[in-house]
Amino acid sequence: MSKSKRRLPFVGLMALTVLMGGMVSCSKPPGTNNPTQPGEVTLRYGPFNIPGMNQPSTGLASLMPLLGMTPETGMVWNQPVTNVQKPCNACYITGMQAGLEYADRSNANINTGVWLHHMVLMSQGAGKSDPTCATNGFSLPHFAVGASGATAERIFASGNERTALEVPANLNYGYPVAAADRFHLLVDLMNENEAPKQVYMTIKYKFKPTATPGIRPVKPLWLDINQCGTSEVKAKTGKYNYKSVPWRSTLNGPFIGVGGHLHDGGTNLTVDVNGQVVCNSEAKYATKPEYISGGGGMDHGDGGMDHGGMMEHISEHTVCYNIGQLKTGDVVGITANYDDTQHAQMVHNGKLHNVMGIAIGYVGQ
Ligand SMILES: [Cu+2]
Repeated sequence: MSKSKRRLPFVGLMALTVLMGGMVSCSKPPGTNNPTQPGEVTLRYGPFNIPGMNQPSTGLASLMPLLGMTPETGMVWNQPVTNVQKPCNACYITGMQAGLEYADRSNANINTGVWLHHMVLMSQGAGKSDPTCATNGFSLPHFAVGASGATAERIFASGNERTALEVPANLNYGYPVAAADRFHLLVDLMNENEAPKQVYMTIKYKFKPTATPGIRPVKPLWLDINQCGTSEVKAKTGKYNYKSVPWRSTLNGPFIGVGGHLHDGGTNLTVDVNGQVVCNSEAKYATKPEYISGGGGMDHGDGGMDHGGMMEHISEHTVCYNIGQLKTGDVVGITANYDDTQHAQMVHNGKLHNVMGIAIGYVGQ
């Protein structure tokens, strides 16, 4: 897709500005204060009410036509939630993992017809600037939370596979959080039940104190086949791939880790630096029972899928660690590989669901 085609039209900007008046904003407790010991905390965000599968989507769904997309039902589509609770006011985050649960804290997943379709966590504050969208002029995810690529950075994302990203134990790095930084979320949820569902999104954070001797900050790096846009592209059939626009690195430091995100039908996502593949993040299917749909856990028995029957979904994505050194000027790209002869793609409301190809990595500073 060309860059200009991805740019939000003026009308879209107007509509978005109006919508943002109705944006969810949490009045939140101040979070754990300055921790003095390494720790772990799971924060709960929400609740989010996902419409039933035949009811109009909420969130920013009314923008979909302006973005050239067909509106879908049964989704909380990219709901911005600004100024959410942080795991600590001054610390280094060393691990993150997203989840989805019902009010009673039981797991909300595909086997009950509910998806953490994706979530994006951003940080806004002094020195925050998104390496791959800062100079883009317009970046949809940043704009949606009232920021820009030059004032906020995407620090974490997850799909329903809920991959944990963690600094390896032998490395003394973390993502710095300052008291004045503000965290924002984009939350995208899907419901395959007739009835609406209420859920909470969770993030389990691991952190270290700011005063940890010798600790160094990481910069998050977001690579995407539809960078600074919706991250979505149209699904094709058969064996196909999508590549990102190559990005010339502005970062210089150890490439600590990177993990991929694909939709069903995806086989693997590769990250390349100067034409050499440095990571192959593989999608694994149905390695846990809650990643099989059509088993009867939904309120109309057949799994709510248009195609009926059992279907296996991505339940894990491998993560690469200790990738080597990333240098200023290196050319970095990703390739998202799909093959629907190996794994079925999602059909939602009778049409192929859009696909994604995202990799989020961390570079030591
Ligand atoms: Cu996705």
